[in-house]
Amino acid sequence: MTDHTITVAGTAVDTRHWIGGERVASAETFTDVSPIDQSAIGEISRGTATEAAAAVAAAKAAFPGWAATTWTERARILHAVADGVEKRLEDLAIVETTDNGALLRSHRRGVMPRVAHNFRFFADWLLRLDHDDFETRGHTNHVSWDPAGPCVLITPWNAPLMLATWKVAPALAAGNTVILKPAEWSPLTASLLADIAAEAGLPAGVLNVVQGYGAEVGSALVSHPDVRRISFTGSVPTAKRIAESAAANLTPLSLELGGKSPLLVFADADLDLATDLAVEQYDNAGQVCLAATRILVEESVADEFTRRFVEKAARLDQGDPRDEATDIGPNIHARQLEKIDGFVQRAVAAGARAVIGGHRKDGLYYAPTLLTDVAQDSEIVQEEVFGPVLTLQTFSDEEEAVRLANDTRFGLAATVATGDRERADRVTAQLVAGTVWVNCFFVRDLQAPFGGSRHSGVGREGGTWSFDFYCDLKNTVTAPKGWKDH
Ligand code: TXE
Repeated sequence: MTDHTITVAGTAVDTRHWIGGERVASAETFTDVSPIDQSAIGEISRGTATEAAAAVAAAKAAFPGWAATTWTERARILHAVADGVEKRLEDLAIVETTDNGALLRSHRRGVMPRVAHNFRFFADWLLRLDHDDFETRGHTNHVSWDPAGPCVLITPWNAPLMLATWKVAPALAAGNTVILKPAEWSPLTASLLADIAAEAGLPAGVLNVVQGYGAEVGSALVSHPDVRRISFTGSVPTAKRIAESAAANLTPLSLELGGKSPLLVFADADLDLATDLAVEQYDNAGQVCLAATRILVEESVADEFTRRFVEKAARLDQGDPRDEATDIGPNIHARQLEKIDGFVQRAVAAGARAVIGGHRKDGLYYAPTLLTDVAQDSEIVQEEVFGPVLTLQTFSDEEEAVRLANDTRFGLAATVATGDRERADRVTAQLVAGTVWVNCFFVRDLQAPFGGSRHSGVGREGGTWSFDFYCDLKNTVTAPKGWKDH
């Protein structure tokens, strides 16, 4: 075992970059900390513009070879990556939980199987890609999906491997090479993915992983002129910075940003279901871009809704995310906890009432919080908190419900609880959101478009939308005449 390998809950993780099929160390490192107990996990290579340039060069060099592989061959390797993920599922689950504090039981049963599925889905997608040729005055139109080139993928810490592979799998399937830059607060599973991909036979340079801070190695990657696509999931301010860099080179980009999604509860809804949906918003300690953090309840049922919600929230078990019984783990980092508490304390100072929570607990744990008496134009209603903090407002009719629901700068998701089908149709048609759930939450098929309107993002991920983003679509028009043998 070298200096560059750390052991995380029994699993060896290389702390260096993975560039051109080799492990590369930086002179400087940064400390990776576990949110479970704020203990240091290890020192990770801290990339600079030098490693960014080396990774782009490796991706550029590997591109012609990978782009020339057949779809069948690419699909075979992507399935082998999925096999590797499944084989190492337990390692990935425990390393991810140690690194980002999300529940081990979710990583084991939900997240990591879906990581494998991300690769299988896009491998199979390739094999059914087809577009019939069509004619224009006797000329044949043939559409082809050409790979674009090196793609830079910048990902966040709230669901590290899940969100990274949403991008890595379609980018590789389309025949591109990749430079993945995971978040500095959760760098470990990206390193394991590099090992798994190499074992699966992915050629050197096709997948590169660079570690480090966004402002250092991240900004160098997104401003590199040889990069053909940038896909980013993260915050709005960082997205704007990345978009400026992309604009300088006209690099196409996809942005999946935050939200302030509403849960609309009508008086005709099944209140048991509606309160279940509301309590579910504390999942991952509220660090979910899709979370319906604004609960909007019809006045006539608000008291009963609140009573049942409080009863259910009190039963949530908060603690070590490695315990099977835990429902809510810690938040990711001391800085994130400061931010969450700042939002809550400013809201309370402005007149909000904490029905439950409203305070920190030990370590990086924040008490599940529900705030009422909040104004529509207040910070707590308008800004993404990214912690276990929900607001509750009431409405008197459908029109007011829709108006409140749409009145933020975001448009990622919305959830509607109602027992009336016609109302569901009327309301969903008026909501500004990339995903609307009716009497359910978080049901997600990789075939569906995923993304947001307004400040929640640019573009969509999933199925054909991801795949097309990573391709240069080409239409070849061939005339019926002009052939030598005619
Ligand atoms: O995000 P950043 P942060 C929201 C959420 C959270 C807030 C801040 O509200 O509280 O964002 O989180 C890289 N060039 N979401 O500060 O900065 C960075 O290294 C290139 C919502 O962690 O956006 C990391 O890999 N890259 C969200 C990634 O960007 C740069 C998930 C995300 O970090 C960069 C996460 C730069 N100049 C946070 N600066 C969601 N949509 O789910 C940073 N990065």
